[in-house]
Amino acid sequence: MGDPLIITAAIVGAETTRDQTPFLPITPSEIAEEARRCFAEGASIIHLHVRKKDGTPTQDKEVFKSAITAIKEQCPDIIVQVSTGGAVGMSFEERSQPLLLNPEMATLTTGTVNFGDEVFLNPLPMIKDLATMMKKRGITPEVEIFDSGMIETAKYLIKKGLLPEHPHFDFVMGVPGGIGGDLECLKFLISRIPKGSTFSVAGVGKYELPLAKEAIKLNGHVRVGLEDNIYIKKGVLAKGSWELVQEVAKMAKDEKRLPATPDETREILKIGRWGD
Ligand code: KMH
Ligand code: ZN
Repeated sequence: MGDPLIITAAIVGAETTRDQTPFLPITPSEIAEEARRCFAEGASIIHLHVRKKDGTPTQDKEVFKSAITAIKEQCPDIIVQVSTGGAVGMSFEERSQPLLLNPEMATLTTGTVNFGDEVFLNPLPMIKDLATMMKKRGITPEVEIFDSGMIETAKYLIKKGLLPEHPHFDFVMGVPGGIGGDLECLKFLISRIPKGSTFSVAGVGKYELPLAKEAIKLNGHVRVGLEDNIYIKKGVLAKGSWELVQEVAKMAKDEKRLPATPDETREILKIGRWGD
């Protein structure tokens, strides 16, 4: 067997709506049930956004707390990775709120990118403030890369001691405005990260499952879920993020890799070993 495969399930997101798919979880109990199903299919990390009751995105600490508590009741062992990206247009104060709950992991996007018609704004001072908060609280960062220049900023932050020497990267590929969703782009991103770092691939829309396959072959890890893509195949909605996780677990088996358990994931990503 090859190396364990970390599967992250991005089950909510900030952009996907109930109008697009009826399978999107919104309330804490729906989120927890979706997390349970993803865990059963092989996910070891839940990449978490939360919503208000009306479905709009929020970074409210209390809403995160309710969702995390509900998830942990269903899957005590699973790793919860909170989003600090939130939705476009949110301030540092909003975006940093879930860090106050001291989760095991959180995302950190290391640059600004066009995001469809909008702009996902990440000025360097804000990136540094989020990174500093994570380090002080011992929260393991996952560095979100939407375009290649963000890797250069991550290297600068490593030099400044604001990121671990060998961070875990997540390549979010195929966002309109960001890097493309093809194999050539993936190989280029891999070539630019510090040797000894780990990476996962989150292909957006039609790129999700083809890129998952490539990531598995290239000994990387995979993120899937309704945040990034709502279809299991062309024109057919996935019945939940769990169905996408199930598909990735099948691909992994074909490549002689098994889904990593949460504890294997903690070991691979050195979770709990970052911070002051
Ligand atoms: N919703 C996107 C604008 C993250 O979770 O850290 C940003 C995002 C990244 O989803
Ligand atoms: Zn996200």
